Amino acid sequence: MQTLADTAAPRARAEGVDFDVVVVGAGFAGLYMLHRLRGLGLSVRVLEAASGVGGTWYWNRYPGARCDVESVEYSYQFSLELQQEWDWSERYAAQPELLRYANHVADRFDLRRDIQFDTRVRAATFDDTANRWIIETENGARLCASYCVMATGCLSVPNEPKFKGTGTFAGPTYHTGRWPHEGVDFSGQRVGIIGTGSSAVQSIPIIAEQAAHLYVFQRTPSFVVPARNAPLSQREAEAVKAEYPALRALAKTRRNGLFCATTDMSALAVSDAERERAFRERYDRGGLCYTGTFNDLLIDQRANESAADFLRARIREVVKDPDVAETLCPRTVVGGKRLCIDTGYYEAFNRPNVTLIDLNKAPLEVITRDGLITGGKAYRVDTIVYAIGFDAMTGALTRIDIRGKDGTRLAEKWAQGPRTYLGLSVAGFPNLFAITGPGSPSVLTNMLPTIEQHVDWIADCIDYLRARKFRRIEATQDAESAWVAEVNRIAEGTLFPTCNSWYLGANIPGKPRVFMPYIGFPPYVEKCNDVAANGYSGFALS
Ligand code: N01
Repeated sequence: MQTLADTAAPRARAEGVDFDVVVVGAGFAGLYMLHRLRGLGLSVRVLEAASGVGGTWYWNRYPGARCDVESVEYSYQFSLELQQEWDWSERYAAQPELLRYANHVADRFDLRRDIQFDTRVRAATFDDTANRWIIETENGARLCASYCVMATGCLSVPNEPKFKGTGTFAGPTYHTGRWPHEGVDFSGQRVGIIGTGSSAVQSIPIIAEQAAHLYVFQRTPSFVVPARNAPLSQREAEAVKAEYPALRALAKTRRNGLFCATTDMSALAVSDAERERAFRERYDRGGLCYTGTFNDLLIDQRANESAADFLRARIREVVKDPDVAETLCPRTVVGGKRLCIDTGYYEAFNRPNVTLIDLNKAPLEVITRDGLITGGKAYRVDTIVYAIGFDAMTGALTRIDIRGKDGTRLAEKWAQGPRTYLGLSVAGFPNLFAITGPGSPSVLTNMLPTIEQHVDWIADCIDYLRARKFRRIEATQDAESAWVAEVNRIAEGTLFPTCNSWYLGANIPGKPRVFMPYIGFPPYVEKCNDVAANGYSGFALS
């Protein structure tokens, strides 16, 4: 019996759809991967489901969408010219500016001619005899490649609403992760928003300004720190540009890859007044730096509680209704879920047209034609916004029918949680690479440098294989098992696993509870470099 693998490779060659590398995704990872591979003289085709580049910033167009990493850091560093010529207008770039940047990069490096838009990948199958991947798209096309690189993103598959009665609602519904390009005008409408993570924290103040009434349905309150966003002055931008090499090098020494350092002080080793002063200083500065105020905030429960107390006190200062303030006070671990960065979030709850509903006290029972019923009370709304997040880290990979050397499906292999070597490679799936895959620091860091580190590692690896006439690379089972154990060992020494976060898959019913990212950028980079320097130890090459 002929298999797909038997027939597809020769046909692909004949049809001109045979490449050295197929890259899936044209977000920041896919764009730079294409640039690097082209530089090696390889034939590359990028397949992208959207009609344009930008990935996350193409899809997430909800009101207030903005990066939580400062714009001067959330940018490529592979091209010194690009780094110098691009001007950011604000401390934190908003979605339209980030999308402009992605488009600028695509144009500047002439990337579009190798990107096929409006093309969603359905399946990828490894041909064990020919050492080639056969990639099938949803519109029925087939491509072949020696290597397949998944640049599919960590937060790209929306968590679909599965509430009882979801489909019966008569009005429009929107998911923050798939926002309409033409925008939404909420003027005069009664709006219900479900979720209070980063996307909701950013969009609530803006929707509240427009809507006749906004009902916020909260299951778990988030820890929120002010962004303190502001226009970026020319003087500030020039100061960073003058110091870029040093700042970028310094960021590589940080656990989270950010410019801002974690201090080497324990929160428990200082006086109450000193602790308060330190939290205040970081809070006033704004942004993700808050969790770096002390070095034990994510290790020691008591230290973390002091950081939580400080933030809860700020909520009580801003929110006028004491009951609403208490409902907004998180009882979890600061930083256990990604910190949210806001502009006017708590202030929105002082508006007469905003109502907070605590789903812990009044669970969401059903969505009806006219609205939502929680705890026996009906809320009539015209529009529902689902700000319920993503099937993070694994969703974008497992929804593609990826089959390895013996026909094993990746989704089956990962049924009990993702297993990778370095987050880059999976045993049984030769010549397949994932950029910022589970088991790598990715979402716990500034994504752009992390993406660049992975892209450079993969490009160097492919170059090494070709120079030595190897046709195949595959992570060994032993190396993979040891790496999975290492990822877990490090996570267990922290407070991260105590939170029901998407880092653990806890937001998706039925998803195995496994801590997915690797904690610590510098030791991770060192490990990747050692593996490469030792002729790709932990991999079988043939
Ligand atoms: O998603 P989330 P997000 N019933 O998963 C709730 C990045 N990002 O899109 O916590 C009721 O954080 C859920 O409640 P709970 C950033 O890394 C960055 O906001 O599961 N509620 C939660 O409140 C971020 O972490 C930026 O109990 C339900 C919310 O929906 C990540 O993307 C901006 C529910 C989902 O929050 C995801 O953020 C935006 C249910 N069945 C996003 N299911 C910036 O750069 C879920 N929820 C600033």
